[in-house]
Amino acid sequence: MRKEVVLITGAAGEIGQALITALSDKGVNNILALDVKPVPRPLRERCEQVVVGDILDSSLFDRLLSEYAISCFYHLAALLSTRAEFMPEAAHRVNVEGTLNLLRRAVEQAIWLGERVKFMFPSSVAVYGMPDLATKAAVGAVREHQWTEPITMYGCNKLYCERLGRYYADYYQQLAAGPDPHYIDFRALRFPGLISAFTMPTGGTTDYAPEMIHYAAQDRPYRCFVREDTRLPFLAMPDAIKALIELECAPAERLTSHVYNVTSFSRTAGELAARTKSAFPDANITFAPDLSRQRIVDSWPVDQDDGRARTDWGWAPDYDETRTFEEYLIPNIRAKYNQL
Ligand code: AKB
Repeated sequence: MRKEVVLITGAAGEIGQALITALSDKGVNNILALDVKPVPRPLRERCEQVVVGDILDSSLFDRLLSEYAISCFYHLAALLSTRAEFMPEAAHRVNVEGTLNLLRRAVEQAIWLGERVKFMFPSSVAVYGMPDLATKAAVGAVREHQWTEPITMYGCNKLYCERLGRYYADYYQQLAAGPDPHYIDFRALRFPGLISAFTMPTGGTTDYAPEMIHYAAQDRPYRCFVREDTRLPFLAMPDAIKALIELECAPAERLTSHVYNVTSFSRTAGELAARTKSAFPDANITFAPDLSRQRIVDSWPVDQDDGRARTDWGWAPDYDETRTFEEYLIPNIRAKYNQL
């Protein structure tokens, strides 16, 4: 018989590393981790198996699925917003074709296991598209169905994959004889900018927030690539992981949607810089906006309304801005770079 596992794609990424740690702390010892990059050594010991490989490699999946039965997918692999703009077609292949392949694999697994398979998908604030700064300021926090006119390849990819997930969950094989088969339980979270104390993101456009703090802790000057008044929503990494795990565990009958906003605090880049300087008074942070990346963040809303998640499955972040900085980021980042 095949061993039942939880698959994490994008396992070497920021969310992947934090998720492996959190799940294994909870006693999940059957993680199959997949990434094109190697997963850091200490995390490998927490997994059943770690595979370096591509989500687009179907013969790799054929091999893995002869050995393992996947009862839950955490599909985290993606090319983020800035990187995707440099290679939009490659991003489409990874972000969309990769997701479609995994949805098909999830159907296969559900048929083998004789039960619905959970498919957890991190979506993003990038699915929104505000037409101009005046509208962005006037609208404030957006709800899930509002302003979904993304201007980036990554945002288009995430929005479409949410819809593919809903299709596979509710309508796949809808013309087949007999009752509609519901193979997949698709659940997506629209994350705002994420900030981790332990890892740095690569290829995103919200990266300026974690970068300015990590640079300050290393005594490195930081040139922030967006204007000081740029406002976006943010979430500390432990809350992002909590949201993923809580949504995965939420009883299906309580969910009214496949897609949920989650967020914690909305701050300008200038406010984040001021917070950083109060912890690291010598921090050298300057603002030199890159107009193309600025345009991308200007198209994202100042905040996300996460009322649906709060009502349906009791979501509430543990870390507001103060706790994020004082209890999570500053002590852990200081320890990471050995600053006393
Ligand atoms: C990015 O900047 O691309 C990501 C995101 C908004 O999902 N952090």
